[in-house]
Amino acid sequence: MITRLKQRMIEQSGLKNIHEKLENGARLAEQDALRLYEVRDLNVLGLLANIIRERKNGSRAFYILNRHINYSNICILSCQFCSFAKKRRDAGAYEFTIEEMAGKTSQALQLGITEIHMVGGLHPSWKFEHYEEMMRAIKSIDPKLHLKAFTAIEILHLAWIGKLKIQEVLERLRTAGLDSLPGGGAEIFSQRVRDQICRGKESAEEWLDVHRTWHRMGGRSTCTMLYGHVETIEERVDHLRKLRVLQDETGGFTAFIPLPFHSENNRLSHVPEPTGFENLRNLAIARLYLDNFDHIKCYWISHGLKLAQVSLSYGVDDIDGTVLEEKIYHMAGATTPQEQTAAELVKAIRETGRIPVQRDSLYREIPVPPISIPCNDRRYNGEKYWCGSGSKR
Ligand code: V47
Repeated sequence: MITRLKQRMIEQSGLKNIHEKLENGARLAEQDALRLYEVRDLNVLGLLANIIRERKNGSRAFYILNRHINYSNICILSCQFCSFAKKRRDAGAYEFTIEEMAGKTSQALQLGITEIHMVGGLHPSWKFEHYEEMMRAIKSIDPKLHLKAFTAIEILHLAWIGKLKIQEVLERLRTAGLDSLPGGGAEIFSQRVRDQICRGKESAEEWLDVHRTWHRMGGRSTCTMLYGHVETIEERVDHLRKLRVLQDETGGFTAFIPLPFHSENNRLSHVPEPTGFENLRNLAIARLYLDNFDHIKCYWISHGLKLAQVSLSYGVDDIDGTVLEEKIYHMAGATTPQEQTAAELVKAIRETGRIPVQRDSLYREIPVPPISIPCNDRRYNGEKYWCGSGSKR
């Protein structure tokens, strides 16, 4: 039940029909999503998104202890939006050795991470076997560590260099230690937009087909949308629709992660970046339209931790994790830190009144002993702040 004041806000925004659909558990149509993008009252969008967020996840807000490894930025593609990719002889080009990747993994394990998120450029000379070796080396350090690796375009690249079918690539990688696929590389599915921001990259159908194949093999993955550049609102809704259709078919996506465009050091630098308003409404509309997704993630690296906190009232139930080392957004001008401690994530969540839940890669709760966080915030009056399982003692 919502209060009369909220009811009035919804009616004044002309969203009574959409609210009724949501209350009845009915699915929003593309026209509804387009209508939501016309609304200027962000609070109404938040109010509606919050109904669904709480229906699906209560007051819980998830985070994970993870480490990113961007194994190399050397890439045969030249996506216009990308600030990360370099050619082999460019200043700033790098590739990690397998020993370096193993070293980063071992160090991060000391901090309690449960997941490695590993993606990189399409390397011009590494052989298929090198990728298998990378996986085996990391997995051998701790077989329980969840390896989330390789976006769909990397999988297609591996199929090409290994002269293998997509399913064969995924099977071989799974044998070498692959546990799930990350959601990167989806960009915007419209071919018109792809021709402008990532000409030569895989098509929407190819991206979806990699994930479909993996889901049919019993695997899980995430999905993204890189927005706020040259796409139209219709193209955003079309992107969401394609993800929802695949999710209806396979149920294999764990979460959706909208990624706001960052404009520094790339060939789209003249395009203004999306604003805080844009980011919040986009998260809220995703929550409302993607009724078959359990989780909407606000990746704090790309949105900032402060906006990620606010987003917990705008449909979001996950703020990602510790990350530890991030290159893709920082090369594109992100001013966020490179990492967060678990304590900082927990504190950020608790301040919003949500219950912090440490999760594994498949959103199962990891029970953690309460950790004490010295709290400098005057409102807590010097009280010791206990985090982890969500209790304050
Ligand atoms: O694939 C690259 C995007 C992605 C820029 O699956 C950019 O849980 C904005 O996919 N501005 C990498 N976006 C990050 C990613 C991700 C992050 C966190 C969690 C998960 C997950 C996935 O970032 C790339 C590309 O789509 N990207 N450059 C840019 N200038």
